[in-house]
Amino acid sequence: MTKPTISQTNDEAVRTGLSVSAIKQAILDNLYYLQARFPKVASLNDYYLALAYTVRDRLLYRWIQTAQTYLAKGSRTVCYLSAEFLLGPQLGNNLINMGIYDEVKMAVKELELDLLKQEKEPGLGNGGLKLDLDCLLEQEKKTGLGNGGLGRLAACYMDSLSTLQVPAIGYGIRYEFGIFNQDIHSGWQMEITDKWLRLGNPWEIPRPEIAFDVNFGGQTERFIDSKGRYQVRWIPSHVVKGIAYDTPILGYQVNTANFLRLWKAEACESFDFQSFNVGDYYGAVDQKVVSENITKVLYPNDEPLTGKQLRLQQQYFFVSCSLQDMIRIYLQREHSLAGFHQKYAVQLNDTHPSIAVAELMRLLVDEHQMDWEQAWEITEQTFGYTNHTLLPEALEKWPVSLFSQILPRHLEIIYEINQRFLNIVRKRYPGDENKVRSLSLIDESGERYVRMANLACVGSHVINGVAALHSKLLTQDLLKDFYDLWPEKFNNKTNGITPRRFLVLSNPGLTQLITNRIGDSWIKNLDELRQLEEAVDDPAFCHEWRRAKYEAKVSLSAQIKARTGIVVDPESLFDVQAKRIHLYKRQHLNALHIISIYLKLKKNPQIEMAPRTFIFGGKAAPGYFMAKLIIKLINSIADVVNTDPATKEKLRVVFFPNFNVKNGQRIYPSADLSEQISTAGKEASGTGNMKFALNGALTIGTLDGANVEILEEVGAENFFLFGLTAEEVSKKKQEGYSPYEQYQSNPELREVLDSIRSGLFSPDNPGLFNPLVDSLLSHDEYMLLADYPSYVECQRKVSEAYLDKERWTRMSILNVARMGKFSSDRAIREYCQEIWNVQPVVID
Ligand code: 26V
Repeated sequence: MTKPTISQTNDEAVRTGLSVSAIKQAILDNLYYLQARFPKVASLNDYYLALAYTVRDRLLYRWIQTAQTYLAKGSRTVCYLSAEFLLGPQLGNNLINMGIYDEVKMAVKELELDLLKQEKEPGLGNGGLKLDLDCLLEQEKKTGLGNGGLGRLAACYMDSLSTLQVPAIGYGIRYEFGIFNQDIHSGWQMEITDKWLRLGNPWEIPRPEIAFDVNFGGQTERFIDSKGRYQVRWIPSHVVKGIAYDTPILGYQVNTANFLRLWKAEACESFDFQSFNVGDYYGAVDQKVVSENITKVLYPNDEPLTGKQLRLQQQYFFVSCSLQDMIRIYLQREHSLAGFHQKYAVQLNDTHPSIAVAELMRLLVDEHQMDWEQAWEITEQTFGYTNHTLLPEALEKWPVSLFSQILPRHLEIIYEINQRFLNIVRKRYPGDENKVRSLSLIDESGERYVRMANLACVGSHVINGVAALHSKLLTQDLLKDFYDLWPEKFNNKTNGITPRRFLVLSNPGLTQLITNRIGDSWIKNLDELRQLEEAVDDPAFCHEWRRAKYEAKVSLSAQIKARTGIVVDPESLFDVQAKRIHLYKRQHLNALHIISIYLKLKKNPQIEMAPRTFIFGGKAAPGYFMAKLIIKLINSIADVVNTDPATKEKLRVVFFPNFNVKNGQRIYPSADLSEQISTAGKEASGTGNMKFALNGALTIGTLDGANVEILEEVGAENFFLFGLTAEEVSKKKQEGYSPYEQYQSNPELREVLDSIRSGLFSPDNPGLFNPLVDSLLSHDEYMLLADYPSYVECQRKVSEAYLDKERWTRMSILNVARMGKFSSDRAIREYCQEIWNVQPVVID
């Protein structure tokens, strides 16, 4: 038998061939041997799984080649540690990256034709099953192991690492329940558990032989070992086993398949047996349940952590498994751990994995008997830390009391790191105890806390923010004292998104148009989109562009009708805000603008305006009352304006439920206007802003996060800018900002707020939205009222621009043409060169 090769010389090999006939035969084989089904009785889900396994076989082949090459070369490897990876559906993306989308579409079509032939024959059947690739793609349960931007960024970076052929492992947690699904009942958000594993997950490979014990609780003991060395022993109160589950991540048009290794918690067998032997059978079962709880559920990342000790256990659990795994792999080739930092570049995705600093010290010092100084040198050289927020309340800190209960040995190590670190600080700033207090790893201002960001800063040799403005503000504010101490550690890495998922896969219409014009190498080198600039003067191209946008809008309109019952006009301006619901993101500023239009239209139904459809999407953290009230407000406004005969021709409001990666892929292509309206200085970067712009939406936004750089790239004439700058925001706050003055001095704004308070949108409960209105009038932390006039004025300019179809199309094309910078390939190239010092390894 000839062995199939990845260079595809053996196209007909059923397990790895890429021809239509090989794929078709493989689907049938998998249906039979894996699903135990034959075509006439198979369900759509059977076909989906058979196809997924067909693709997986082809992935595995590349993955094994990749692993063998890395092992042989001992390649330096990036380890991306992240509590979240928001992969979204895998099938479509894998087809694109493998370059077999059209072949699979064809193979599925042929299978359908075969089925139709069989239908004519008597006997059992699956009732004229409609079989096409789109239906099969719909079947997939998405992997929702993240909250939003931070987790999706990790997934985009995995795609780019593979595409750039950089050896990498993503390490994280295999949550049994990912991000909840959102339903809307009477305008309120309801959370539904995400049972994504119920029908099996064809993309993961369990690795029961790759398992590590993770200790919790108990106490520590000091002793002198046989070589006369002073040692510490940790005697835990319980031990949990972590099992590896791997998901291959294939790059675009390359043979590199890296992988994501997610850890699942299980009870430690020895522990079970111990209880069993002393007769405590139910105790042993209890223990099993407790252990497995660790990887049960994903926590919201935007809710305070009070009382969430399971979250600390999750963080330590996955970090410990990952570091133990890196050491295991390392010791397959080397004898001493002295070169650990030469083999690995480990990136901490926010502070969630920052306990890794103490854990690597523990593993090197306690488990591998390295001396402290050498272990510290290795640790510092190993880690890089990415900060993802400027909100001080979002910085993770854990009560010392909780820490000492769960991780007693780590607390000792952190104290030791702190003591040595503060010695340096005291030498540098003699007598400055304020500096010491602010830099210390322990917050001692009240109840004592371990500050995870400080631990990450001290234990890493590089610290980066995720957009130019964010990185600058980090050095001036949140991490200023660290910057003053170590300016050379700080740099910026502006976020990026993968064009494969967020344009090629999600927007085939625009992709085809672009490729017809400039060829397809832009998919790997997004800067090539610049060539589209010339096309703005080509009326035929502009016409096609409008058509592609229109078709995407028609398709979303059908989705909206199906999901909400609301009929929208695809000719209207689609004005979209889709992201987590948060006060600082100011969905309620958008709502105030809608109300202002509504009130104007009520007074004068004839006013000239571009008809608009306002579309919102986004989840609120389950415990975030104000965010949930904003969802209710949006739905209540929708109820009124969508049914009022005076306005319903010009104004529609839609809350699209359950915004996630999959729905995002439907929404981004159809947006005309992208709302990026956070208070300046609050949004670290944003990545939705990039996804919308890459799909030809124009941005209305503040000078916040990566908006600043988007504006720089696309030009001020192609961007709707409004609002205070970050500097103006903090100045205004210092001077004593009075929202009430804004309210009193602006009759239009007053009318809008009064209408909410009067119960116009909640006639059965007029006081329903008082908490929102009151907070705006009393302190307005996010400066909505200050930015309101410039926002409304800017929106007027948007309407004017949209009425001029040619002008709008030009701006839309130029936006796409100038988005090259925001590819995650660019971001990853910068990380590789400036932080990780890793080189590509070609897999042939
Ligand atoms: C956490 C918390 C915790 C306490 C209450 C308020 C709050 C608000 C936000 C967060 C999330 C912090 C981490 C995070 O998800 N950051 C996001 O990372 C994205 C990727 O870099 C970036 O585009 C977003 O701007 C940033 O919010």
